[in-house]
Amino acid sequence: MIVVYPSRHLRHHPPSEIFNGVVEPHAEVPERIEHIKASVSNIAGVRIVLPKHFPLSWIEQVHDSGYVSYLAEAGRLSGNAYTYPSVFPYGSGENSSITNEIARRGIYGFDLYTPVSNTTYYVACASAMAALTAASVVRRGEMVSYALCRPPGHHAERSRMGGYCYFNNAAIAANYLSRQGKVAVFDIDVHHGNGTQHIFYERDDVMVVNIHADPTYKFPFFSGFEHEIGVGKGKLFNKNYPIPLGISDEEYHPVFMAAVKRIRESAPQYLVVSVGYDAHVNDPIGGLRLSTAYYHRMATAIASLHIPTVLVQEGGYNTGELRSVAQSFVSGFLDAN
Ligand code: SP5
Ligand code: ZN
Repeated sequence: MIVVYPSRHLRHHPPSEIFNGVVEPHAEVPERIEHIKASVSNIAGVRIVLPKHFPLSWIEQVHDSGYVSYLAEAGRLSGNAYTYPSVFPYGSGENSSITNEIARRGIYGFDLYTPVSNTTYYVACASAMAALTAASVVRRGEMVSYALCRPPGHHAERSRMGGYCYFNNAAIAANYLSRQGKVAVFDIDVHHGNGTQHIFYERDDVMVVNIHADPTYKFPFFSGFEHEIGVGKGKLFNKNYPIPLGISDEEYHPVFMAAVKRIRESAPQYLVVSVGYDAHVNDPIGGLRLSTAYYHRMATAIASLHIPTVLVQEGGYNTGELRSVAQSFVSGFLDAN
């Protein structure tokens, strides 16, 4: 299995996130990907590579060009500091053009978890390039490859950052593969992939299947409900499986297998999996109770579909558990192949 590691992620380290007005340490830390990389690199059959460069048009097919240039420009104006929506650290006058530039974050972002500094655009590009590299490996004929994307992507909409996400790496990979044939995205991060749903909501060439903690109680709160099924051509090409908080492997499994069945029946030529490890029992923010061994079982079921598959890293926040959970998932995939 080729595993793509975007080393530039080390330059991304937001110090804090703001939740209900309270400033907390940021959960999306560099150690996450370092631990995952260290553990999967010990598995026989895994080869770690760096991302290749792809044209920026692959990002701009999925994201609004105003949003993309805003991310670069707001970062430049922010300097080393991480700035938040509608925070005014540069210049005091409301008419200052710099102030106004940064204030536009209220348009281009939907939460206070996702700050921007002068490295953000570059690390987000590298993360997207990792997803494209993994997708190109599968397009060339490999059955599976794994992009260790950081920052993650599935909450990023066409023109809004949020949920620690800037560019939607999984959507960029899925759109790239959709030029070759039908694609399905399977999102098993504990949070609803609102960005991926949003990007493909009116398309019938990329089906999006999402299993996640009930958004009534968990981020992103505003989407991920069962009645969201797509619109226009995209109607019935979006499927959400919200699940109650606190459920264990055995309660989760029938829902998971229903989602797998849905993917099999749609017979895609390629599969993109948004892999989050935050449904694990010891995740600090997820709220579900999946075991480490269950990640092996999920991977085996996905690999048994025999669809060429790009794995794209999303969340997973217990840095002490990520080594063993990633090892369980990746070896599940390799054991089945
Ligand atoms: C990619 C991804 O998994 N993004 C998830 C964003 C969810 N952020 C929710 C943050 C809630 C933080 N507060 C937790 C309180 C524990 N002290
Ligand atoms: Zn998540």
